[in-house]
Amino acid sequence: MKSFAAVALTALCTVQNVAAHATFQALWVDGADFGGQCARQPASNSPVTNVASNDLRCNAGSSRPAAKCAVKAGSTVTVEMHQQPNDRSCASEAIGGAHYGPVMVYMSKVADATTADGSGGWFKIFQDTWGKNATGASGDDDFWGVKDLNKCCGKMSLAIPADLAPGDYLLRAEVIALHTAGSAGGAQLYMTCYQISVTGSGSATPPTVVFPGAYKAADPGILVNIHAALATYVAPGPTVYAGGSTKKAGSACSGCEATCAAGAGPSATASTVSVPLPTGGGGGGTGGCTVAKYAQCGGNGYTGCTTCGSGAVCSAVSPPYYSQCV
Ligand SMILES: *[C@@H]1O[C@H](CO)[C@@H](O)[C@H](O)[C@H]1NC(C)=O
Ligand SMILES: [Cu+2]
Repeated sequence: MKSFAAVALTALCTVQNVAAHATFQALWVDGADFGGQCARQPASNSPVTNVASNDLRCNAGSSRPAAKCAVKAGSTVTVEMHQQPNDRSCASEAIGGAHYGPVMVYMSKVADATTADGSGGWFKIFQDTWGKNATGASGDDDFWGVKDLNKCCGKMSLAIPADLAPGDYLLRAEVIALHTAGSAGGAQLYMTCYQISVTGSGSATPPTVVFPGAYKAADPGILVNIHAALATYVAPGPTVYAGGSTKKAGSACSGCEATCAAGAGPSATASTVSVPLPTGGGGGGTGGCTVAKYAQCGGNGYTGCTTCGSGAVCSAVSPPYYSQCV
């Protein structure tokens, strides 16, 4: 018979997340903080280590929120990673424990971002991988996307290709931590899919790869000992789409100053903005969103978030046209 203490401990272990491990959990669009409203939050901050698993698409047990974040093609998005859910402070590293490796971002065009399973084609739109440290002794001393991410309080900014066809996409942000990648199956892959709706007048449909399939356990960017000196590092997966971008490892916050001054990023209560849903959307209130005090939360034609932040209630100030959080 299981004692109460054993049951309680088991329950605790499943909810308590491992220190150092991390999840991408928030999304900014052109400097507007959407928080976790359109992020498929993974069930835990543990990595995926089997590159042949379907979990490689959007992580294990991830949620599917009702909301999508609207993004204009060509605009800048910022993906944000932290060790613990909803801890957006800059006090601890975004991903700790010398979990060095590349940061990469993919997209997949889907019929509906809230229901897509990620089995369709993916194209890479961004990477920040590796750079040689001339005075360093090993790969640990080198420049890595993860070091840039950590300098930016967990944030990495990148452009959504301007030429993309409009429609729903999954946006997949990924860190591959290589500290134990010297043996097969040792690389730790951390990914989150964000549900976005891209607007614009482009028509490009880039060539794609699939997950699983795009990575092999023996890829030189996945099976690699970074505690030895590295002459080069070959990031796994396809090359970055021509309309995408790369960031030079070692450039730290360059390109994301607006959202990631180290040590001065958003607090745990960073405000979120409402999500414009696609036509026919029924309000973003189920997406884990929050409306700031005095902002709109309802009224005729309003399709945004309807949940007020703590301490405030949604009140009809000018019925039926306008409700706000008071
Ligand atoms: C580069 O190597 C030197 C010497 O080991 C080290 O002090 C420095 O921190 C390294 N730079 C990075 C970005 O790790
Ligand atoms: Cu780890």
